[in-house]
Amino acid sequence: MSQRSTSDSRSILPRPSREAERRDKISSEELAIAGGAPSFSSTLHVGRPNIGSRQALRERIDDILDNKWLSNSGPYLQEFESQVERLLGVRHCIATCNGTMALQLLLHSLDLKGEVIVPSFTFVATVNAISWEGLTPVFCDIDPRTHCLDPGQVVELITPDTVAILGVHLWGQPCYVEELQSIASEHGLHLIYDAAHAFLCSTAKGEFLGNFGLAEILSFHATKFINTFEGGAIVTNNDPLASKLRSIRNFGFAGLDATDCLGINAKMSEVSAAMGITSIESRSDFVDANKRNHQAYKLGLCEVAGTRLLGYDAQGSNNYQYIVVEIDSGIAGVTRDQIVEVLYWENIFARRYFYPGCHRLEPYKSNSLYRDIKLPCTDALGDSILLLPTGTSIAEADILCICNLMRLAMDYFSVEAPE
Ligand code: T4K
Repeated sequence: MSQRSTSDSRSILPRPSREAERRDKISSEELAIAGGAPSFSSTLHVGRPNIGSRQALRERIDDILDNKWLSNSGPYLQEFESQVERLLGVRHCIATCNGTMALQLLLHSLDLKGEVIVPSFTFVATVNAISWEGLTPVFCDIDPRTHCLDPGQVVELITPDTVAILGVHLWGQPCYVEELQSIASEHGLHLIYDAAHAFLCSTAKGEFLGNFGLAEILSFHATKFINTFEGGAIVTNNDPLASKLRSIRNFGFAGLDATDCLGINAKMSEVSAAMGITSIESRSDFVDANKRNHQAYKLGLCEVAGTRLLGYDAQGSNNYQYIVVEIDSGIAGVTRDQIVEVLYWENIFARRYFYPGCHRLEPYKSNSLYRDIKLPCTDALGDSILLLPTGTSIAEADILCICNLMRLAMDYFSVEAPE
C-alpha cells in the first residue's frame, strides 16, 4: 500500500483528470447541460478534506490504542492545544468536539441575557449558537469589500438590551478588529469572534486572529483548512475565562467528584487531536496548494467576464482555503444560479455559501422580529456569490477546465436566452 509522508505530499501534485484535459477545447453545445458527457466522472467538491501524512496518523492512532487513553484530556489533546497556542501566540486553547459547541460554550460561560449583534452572512451555526443559549440574534449587514461586519451599522443596532457583538472573520478575512473593539469598549459590550475559517490567518499587521476580543472560536471540521475530522476550539488570553471553559467542557468538573458549574460534554477525542497534530504538520503543503489554486483561478477567470475573485491581503498571513467569486450578472449575461447549474451538470459541486443569509432561513425568517429587516449588502452578495473547489485534491488543469466551463455557460445561456 502506498503511503505519503509530509515531504512526499509536497512533491506529489494532484493529477488532473483525463476528462479535464480532453474538455479543454469543447464548445457550449457540447456541455453536459446540452446533452454532452460531464467533464468529470467523479464529483469535484468545495471543502474536500486536506489529508496529511497517513503513516504519521496511523502511528499516532496505534499509540493511542496501545496506551488505552482515548479521550478526556489525554496526551494528544494536550499536545494539540499547545501547538495551537504556540502557532497563534495565544495563552489558552480549549479544544472541543466541534466549532458550534465551542461557540455555545463561550456564550454560556459569559452568562448573558439579551441581544447579540451578528452578521446574517455567515454559516447558520454562528447564529444558532446564539439562539441555543437563549440569546436574541440581531442581524447586521456586512461590508461588501470584506464580507465581514460593517462597524458603522453595528453602532446603529445597539440598544439597552445589547450584550455582545459576535464578528465572523469570513473566508479568513479579518473583521475590522480595531473599530469593533472601540465600539465594544465604549458601550460596555462583550466582543467575541467566530474564526471558524481563520486558523493561521492574520491582520495586515501580522497579528494572528484568535487574539482579538475576549475570545474567539475555531472550527476543525473535515472541510476546514486544518481538520480533526470533527472539532473546534476556543482561544483566549483571559486566564479565568479559560479555566471556566475547561470546566464547562468536562461536565463542570473542578476536581475529582466535585463540580463548580453547569457543565456539558464538549470534549475532543484523542483520535481527533492526533488528526489535528498530523494536519498541522502539513500546514505549509496545504497553504502552498491553496495558493497555487488561487493563482490558477486568477489566471483562468481573467477570461470570464463579470467575475470577481476575492483576493487575499499579501501583507498578512492567510490559509487561502476559500475560492470566493462574485458574479456580476449584468456583465456576465448569466445569473450565478445558471453558472451553478452548468457546473452541477459537469459534476462540479460549486456552493452558494452563505445564500440566502441567515435572516432568510428558519427559524429566523418566520419570526416576526425579523420581518422588516433590510440587509441590502447581505442580499446582494447572497445572490452573486459562488465558491469553487480548491485544496490539495484538485489539479491546476481541473481549475482551468472549471473556468472554461464558466465561460461556456455564458455562451450557452446567451444563445439560449429568448429575444
Ligand atoms: N462558523 C462558521 C463561519 C462556519 O463556517 C462553521 C462551519 C461553523 C461556525 C461551525 O463549525 P463546526 O461546528 O462545523 O465545526 C459545511 C460544514 O459542515 C461546516 O463545518 C462549515 N462551517 C460549512 C461552511 O460547510 P455543509 O452543510 O455545507 O456541507 P457538508 O459538511 O456536508 O460538506 C461540504 C462539502 O465538503 C461538500 O461539498 C462535500 C465535501 N465533503 C464534506 C465532508 C464532511 C467532503 O468531501 N468530505 C467530507 O468528509 O456544511
